[in-house]
Amino acid sequence: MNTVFITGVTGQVGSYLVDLFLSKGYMVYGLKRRSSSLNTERLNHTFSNQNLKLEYGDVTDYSSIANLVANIKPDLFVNCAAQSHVRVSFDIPCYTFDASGASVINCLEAIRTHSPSTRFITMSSSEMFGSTPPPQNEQTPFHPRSIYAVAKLAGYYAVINYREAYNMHCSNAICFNTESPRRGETFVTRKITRAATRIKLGLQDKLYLGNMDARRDWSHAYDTSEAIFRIINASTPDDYVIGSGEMHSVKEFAELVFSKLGMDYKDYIETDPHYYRASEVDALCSNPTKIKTNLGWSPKYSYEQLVDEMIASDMELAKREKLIKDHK
Ligand code: G4F
Repeated sequence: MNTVFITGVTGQVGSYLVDLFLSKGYMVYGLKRRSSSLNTERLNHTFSNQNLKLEYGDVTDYSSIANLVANIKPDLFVNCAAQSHVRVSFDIPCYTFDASGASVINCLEAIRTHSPSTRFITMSSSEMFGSTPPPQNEQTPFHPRSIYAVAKLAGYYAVINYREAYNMHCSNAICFNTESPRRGETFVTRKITRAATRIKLGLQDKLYLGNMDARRDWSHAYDTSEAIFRIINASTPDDYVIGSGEMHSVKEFAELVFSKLGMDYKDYIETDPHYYRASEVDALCSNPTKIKTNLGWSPKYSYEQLVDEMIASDMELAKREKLIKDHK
């Protein structure tokens, strides 16, 4: 049986990867951090699967990664672990650098030392392009605008170095923004769908956002996971941009979500400087030609389908909340 080890398994993309690898017949080992509160909600639907095993550890702790790699010797290692919130990286830069950048070296070194034939892929980020204007592809120069992006760039170059120095099968998945009903509620798309559905049911009055002029390339986490699967299973390791090739502003996203719910976003959204970043990334839009051509990947979800699925899921959540509130 093929084995895969996934870090960040309790996160959005990690959980979609669990679904994907289980459906392909893999034995899936997932790394989870010890937490006093429950952090495995995104895996609830698959928790009892005998082919899923969660292990405690932390990518910032080399010993835990090295021990697990030495014991499991997985065929594949997918690194999704990170401090993934860009704005928060301005508050906790040193931790972000450890968790999102230096940690990649922990993973690579663990593989080189204990299981050199394990294939590796890390979730790299379009944030690395920063202020370089779109469209962005594998040749686009980097100009990071946060320590999060600086950390991702360090991880990106570490992967290339281990490929060149040790001939290891390691790749970068340069992911543009990735969304779904399982997206964390403090990222802008989910914050909007969650708030709009709650406002619709009278559970909330206002939504406070930061820079609504920022533009992003939003893909479904299902499609991102499919792309990662193809890259790590390709015969040659390489670096690939993953995105939809379509760009929308935060304002456009909010306008669409509120209008689908029969509301005008202008009546409910206010700006709050708290959500602004010390240095912003204005526009990200992928040119995913390389992965389409080399690996035959193309996204299943359109932008509108992604929005519809997120609204439908958050509406169910809001309805449950309302039911509880009305019965108190
Ligand atoms: O949803 P966001 O927080 O995502 P961001 O910063 O683009 O980063 C995400 O995508 C990266 C890939 O490009 C990943 F590497 C990273 O881990 C993460 O998944 O913000 C998107 C945009 C930003 O320009 C932000 O300034 O939305 C703007 N925004 C406006 N109001 C807001 C808000 N962002 C958040 N989180 N909250 C707001 O209230």
